[in-house]
Amino acid sequence: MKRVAIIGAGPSGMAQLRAFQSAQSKGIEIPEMVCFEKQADWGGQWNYTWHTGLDKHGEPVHSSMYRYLWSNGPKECLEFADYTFDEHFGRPIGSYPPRAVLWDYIKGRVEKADVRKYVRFNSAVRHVEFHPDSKQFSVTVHNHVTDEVYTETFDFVVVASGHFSTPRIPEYEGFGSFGGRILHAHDFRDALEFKGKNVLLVGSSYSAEDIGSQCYKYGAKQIISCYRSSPMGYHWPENWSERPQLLRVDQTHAYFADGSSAEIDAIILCTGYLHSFPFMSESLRLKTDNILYPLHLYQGVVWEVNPQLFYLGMQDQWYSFNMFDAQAWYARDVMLGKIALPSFAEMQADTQAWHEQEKTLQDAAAMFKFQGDYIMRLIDQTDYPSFDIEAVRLTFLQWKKHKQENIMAFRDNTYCSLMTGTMATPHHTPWIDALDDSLEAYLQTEADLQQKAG
Ligand code: FAD
Ligand code: NA7
Repeated sequence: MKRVAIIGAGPSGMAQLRAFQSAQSKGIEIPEMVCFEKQADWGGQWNYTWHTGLDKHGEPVHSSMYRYLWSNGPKECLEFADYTFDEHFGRPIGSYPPRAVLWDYIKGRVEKADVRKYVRFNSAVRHVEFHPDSKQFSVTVHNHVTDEVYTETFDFVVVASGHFSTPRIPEYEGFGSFGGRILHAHDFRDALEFKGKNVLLVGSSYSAEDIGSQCYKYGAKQIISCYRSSPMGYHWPENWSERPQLLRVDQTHAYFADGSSAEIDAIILCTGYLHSFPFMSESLRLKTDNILYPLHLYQGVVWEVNPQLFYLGMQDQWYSFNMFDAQAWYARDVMLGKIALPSFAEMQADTQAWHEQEKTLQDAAAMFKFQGDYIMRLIDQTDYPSFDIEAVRLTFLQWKKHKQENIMAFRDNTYCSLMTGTMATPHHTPWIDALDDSLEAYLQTEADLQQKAG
């Protein structure tokens, strides 16, 4: 029997487990699966931890998620085609659930599929190497429960270890002597820490937008965000200003490219993440920036020089959970021999063409279409349930419009499920006033609230 090692039990690794289990439930023989997860539970980024730096085993803390994180896009755009929100929650909910609610949802599908038994938790993959003679991989793993390091042999390896975990940390003049705290978004946990403070955010993408919004919501005195290339450009609240490139800081102030300066108490580097795979031997290691179509991965998934190796979820992500599914189902069918791959040269040329096309994309709308087309290309080749990707694209466009209208209220909008046709219900409390992000608080109904009130 063939063996497959899946590295990571986040949404991508969980998708791979579910993809194989789905084939098995249809009577197809599948390889023996072993999923290695260095944390004690599954869910990847969605498995919140208060830890920063190193965990209790001395492993780098994986998750960059923070308290009070709510979905940054409509849940309708990430819904699984084979396990809907309706099926999980049994009633309509809002469109931008908090982290704990989405974690519950992704767990629901794999609990139903009964695939937890394939995961070895507290197991950090240390090294992966390919042996051309045997055409197999050796995978070396540190079991933190027994404190043993061991090596096993596999025919396939699926790298699903995520790429929003290793912070990209720039250095600016004066950082060494700044009088306040400097941290990367990866280590941000609780916005209340910055209540009453003047906070500087470096960067102009998702993390800057959302961490700034958290700080605003939980009472920061002033927020300044600064950009290297272009501003986020939303209509910010009065105490939030957007400035061009940071030039330097001294003990108390930051200085910007437009000649302005400001007194600041803390600096949060929202400067993105590095694709980091220290456990992969050099010839197997993916090197890419955070883009929609990295080189070296045929159909965004297959390691071209060695198609026994797969990477999931390595793209920049407009789409997330359902994209990981499309990839996992595709990777599964390559491993099962149901999909035949073209020659190395053909794979390379195909990837290059998509990679070049990405460079022509002018705006977010074009990027939604590009990533949507990519996902549909995968889905058309497998038995993953197809869905109306054009409708998802339209939902993304509405989302963008709602953010432009009011960046502090876009999460109060609702959208229609593209899988079931169910309309989301408005959440009981506007996002800006909803300070408790727990699953229990979120799932309270109007009746619960009335009962509580009186
Ligand atoms: P991850 O979720 O990163 O999971 C990777 C897993 O691999 C982890 O469990 C990790 O412990 C494990 N692992 C890593 N290295 C090893 C090793 N050597 N050995 C064993 N196990 C290992 N997406 C959305 O759709 N909506 C959002 O609102 C959203 N918000 C986000 C907010 C933040 C702050 C961040 C960082 C990301 C956000 N994302 C969001 C994107 C998020 O990355 C994806 O939703 C999803 O978690 C990616 O899944 P993954 O399985 O590819 O990677
Ligand atoms: P992103 O989306 O990769 O964005 C990184 C941002 O950091 C982007 O605005 C970059 O500016 C900026 N950046 C990078 N290096 C620097 C330096 N040296 N100086 C100033 N600014 C810099 O990462 P995020 O963390 O925002 O989002 C990642 C995921 O987390 C995302 O999928 C969310 O779901 C949550 P640029 O535009 O390149 O000039």
